[in-house]
Amino acid sequence: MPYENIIVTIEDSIGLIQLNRPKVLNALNAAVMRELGQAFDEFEANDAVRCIVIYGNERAFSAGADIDAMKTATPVEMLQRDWVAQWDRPRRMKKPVIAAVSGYALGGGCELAMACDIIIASETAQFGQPEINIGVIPGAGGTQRLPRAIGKARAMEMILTGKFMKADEAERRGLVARVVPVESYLEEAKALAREIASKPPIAVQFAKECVNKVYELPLGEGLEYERRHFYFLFSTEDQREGMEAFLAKRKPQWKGK
Ligand code: DAK
Repeated sequence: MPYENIIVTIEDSIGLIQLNRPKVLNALNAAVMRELGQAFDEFEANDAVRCIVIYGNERAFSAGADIDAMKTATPVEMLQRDWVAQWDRPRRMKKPVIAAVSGYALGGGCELAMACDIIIASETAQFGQPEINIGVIPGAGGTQRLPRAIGKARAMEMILTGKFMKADEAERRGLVARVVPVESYLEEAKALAREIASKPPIAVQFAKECVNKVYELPLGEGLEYERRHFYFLFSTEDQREGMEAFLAKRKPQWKGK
């Protein structure tokens, strides 16, 4: 499938998506979001792909929705674009999605990174929801995901002032899993993806689903949800293989069944 705004490749079992509008700091317009959706569909359907990494370039993961493309939009046009579903796509993927963030992750760019399962940040990463400065508010999850990630007080401050948060603070507050040197941020994200890709796929899928439920369910229901998935794994060949391999002191051979 030809892509014009993103670069899509597969390396070993890792699906790679690079946002590729460097002149506008990878601003996200309808075409980018459509192509992103297609790439996610492609990777979800490809059994050879076990984990996905999405990234931009050193200067910017993404500076947000394309302001030029949005400035004259009507409410009905915004509604018809159905953008929210597209931003939520990484969360809805069965396979884990890692955002490798260097430079700016702002507005819709920050929201896209937060919709991924793990963020690996370079030392130069900066996160922000600066929509207030252009007369709007976050519209693709920022007011909901940022407070859940870093707490209400700091999220409120960021959203009301539009000020950015640097990588080291983002790590301290739990927005990102790890901060690494800018020279190696992509390699680190790929290495993490390879490690996840080496685990039993059904268990990986269930673990992702269960952790994401923490944002949606009360504790009792979340615990039940987890338990049902745990029991279900005892119907997989990989559960038997994992436990037998452990006891036989050998490496397990996962089948994804
Ligand atoms: N859109 C369009 N162009 C952008 C852009 C953006 N978001 N960000 C940067 N650019 C362009 C600049 O216009 C400039 O273009 P030229 O002048 O070279 O033609 C080029 O990228 C380089 O940017 P700068 O010259 O400004 O570079 P600086 O290093 O001086 O500044 C900056 C970098 C990131 C601080 C600055 O560019 C900036 O403040 N950018 C805007 C950041 C921003 O406000 N982002 C939030 C946008 S609103 C929704 C889904 C999503 C959204 C809403 C709803 N639904 C599902 C309903 C999302 C909304 C947003 O993200």
